[in-house]
Amino acid sequence: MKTLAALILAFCCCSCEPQISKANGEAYQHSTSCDVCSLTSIAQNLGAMGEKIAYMADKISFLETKLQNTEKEVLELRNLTGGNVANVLYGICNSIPRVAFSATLRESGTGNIGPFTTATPLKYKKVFSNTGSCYNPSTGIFTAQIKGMYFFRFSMMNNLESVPNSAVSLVKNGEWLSSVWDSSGDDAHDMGSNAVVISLEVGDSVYVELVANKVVYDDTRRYNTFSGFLLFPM
Ligand SMILES: [Ca+2]
Repeated sequence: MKTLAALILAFCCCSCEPQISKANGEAYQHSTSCDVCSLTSIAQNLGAMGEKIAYMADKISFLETKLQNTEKEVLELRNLTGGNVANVLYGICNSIPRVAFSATLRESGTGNIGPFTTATPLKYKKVFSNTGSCYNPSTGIFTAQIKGMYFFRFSMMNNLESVPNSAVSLVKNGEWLSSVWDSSGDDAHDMGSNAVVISLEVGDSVYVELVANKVVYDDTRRYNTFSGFLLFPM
């Protein structure tokens, strides 16, 4: 008898099927041990949701504090700038050093420059721009006044059908960085260019050197240019 009761109890506890019977011709559902299981599950879910809500409440409180601090900072910034943030941004931009130049060989005239018996810095006399005044058109030499990363580009033209050839090199502190070469001959009116990105210390010099016994051609259309600018200070 005891064994039968235990089997019935085990069945009631383990079964998840609702117990349905008929009374007065209508179906109704008995309360079973599954209802207890469901209530336990709901309670567990409610507990988990409570933890999540508590976490969200902490998070919202943190964000509210952060927003209040940001609003306070914005107010202080407005007080400092008289409400004009653009003025501050303009001031920041103006505090960044600006260096940029571009020049070409001839202010007027036409024809070859060179040859010279020794390598000679080319003097790009017609200056398009020279912000920062680091380029000297009387020597052709750019001298860095700000330590930083720089971009330089130069171009060269050969207009000959006979020797000598054209060859120029970009030079930093007396050392070659890059070069352009063109052979004279049937294919006259040739051009070439080259460019570098390099770091410079204050006082470093950069210029374009005409190789010994070579020439370059230019006129008022300006085929030969030397340009550079500061990418960013370092
Ligand atoms: Ca050529």
